[in-house]
Amino acid sequence: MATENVSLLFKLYCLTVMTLVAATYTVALRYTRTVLTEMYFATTAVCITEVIKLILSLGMLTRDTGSLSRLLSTLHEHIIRSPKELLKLSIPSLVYAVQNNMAFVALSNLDAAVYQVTYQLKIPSTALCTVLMLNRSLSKLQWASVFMLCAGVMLVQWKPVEATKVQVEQNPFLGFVAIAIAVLCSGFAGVYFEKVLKSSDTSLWVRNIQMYMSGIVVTAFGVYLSDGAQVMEKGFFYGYTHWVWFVVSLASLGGLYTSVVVKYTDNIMKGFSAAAAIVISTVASVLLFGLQITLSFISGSILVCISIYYYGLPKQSTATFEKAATEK
Ligand code: NCC
Repeated sequence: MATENVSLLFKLYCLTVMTLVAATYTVALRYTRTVLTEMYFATTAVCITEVIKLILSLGMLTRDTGSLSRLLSTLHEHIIRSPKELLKLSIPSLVYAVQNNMAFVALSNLDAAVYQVTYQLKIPSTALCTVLMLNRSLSKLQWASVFMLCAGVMLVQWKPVEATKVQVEQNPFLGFVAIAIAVLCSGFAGVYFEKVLKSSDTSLWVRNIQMYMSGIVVTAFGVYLSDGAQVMEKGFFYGYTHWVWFVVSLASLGGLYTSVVVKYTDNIMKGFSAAAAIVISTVASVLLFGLQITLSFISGSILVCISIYYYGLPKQSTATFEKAATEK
């Protein structure tokens, strides 16, 4: 397997963009689902995001291959002549399609802050999938760190629920069910994609193209199943305001940055680094803009730091630590 070395600065840059985009995405998506306008079809937004990601990935592959003829031969080899690979990537694309639709269901029914806190359960779900699907093992201390991280990020993002009344009908139970499904999908699809990506030399952009191609088919089927008749009547882009396009752009950008982050780190590290990015960016806002710091933020940040420290300890020293603890 080819290992490309990129600088730490580049990894930090990708992580920071990914985390900032994710935070903005959640709030903007929630806004578009609660304003009183002609409501757009969420399924079309998920579908059009796949189309944009496919176009951007084709652009990146063109840049990497350097010429149109090399691009065409790469596409011929990996798309036309590799139906098995396409089928392989259709699994995470299906699971991500469910996950991305669930985000819309959840944010149509729950506050963005509640969503962000609860969605952190994806950290243990990702760790479990990593252990089961990649045959990687985690020491007991690392498992404890994973749960500590989850609790830490939840505390960091904790906000007292504001008594803002939205004028759209909401079903919080449905929102929580959607989050539970999204959490499981995120863990499974993330680790599956990582496994496929890292088990061969095929480039990230080719893998993305393979996944987004089936993503378009699957999400278009989703449009047909849930909003087919209405879309035929009102149009695919019915209700698309500037804000909806903003959400679609963030979803596309966020997805591509996520894929780069997974390429250079892994899904568990993505969770740890995103947590660190949230803590650091909040501390920066405190220093720069005088943002008020809360007790839950301080305790959450401490948990995040401890969990990063213990997760990162080399296996041997954690084994010694655990042995000493059990001998006591
Ligand atoms: O949940 P999460 O990511 O793991 O979801 C991954 C998102 O990235 C897209 N993806 C993944 C791999 C790949 N090769 N290409 C992709 O486009 C998937 O389609 C899926 O949308 C996170 O770690 O918290 C993160 O969260 C999402 C998002 O906030 C949540 O899913 C909540 O809806 C972020 N996405 C965006 O900000 C748009 C992601 O960057 C980080």
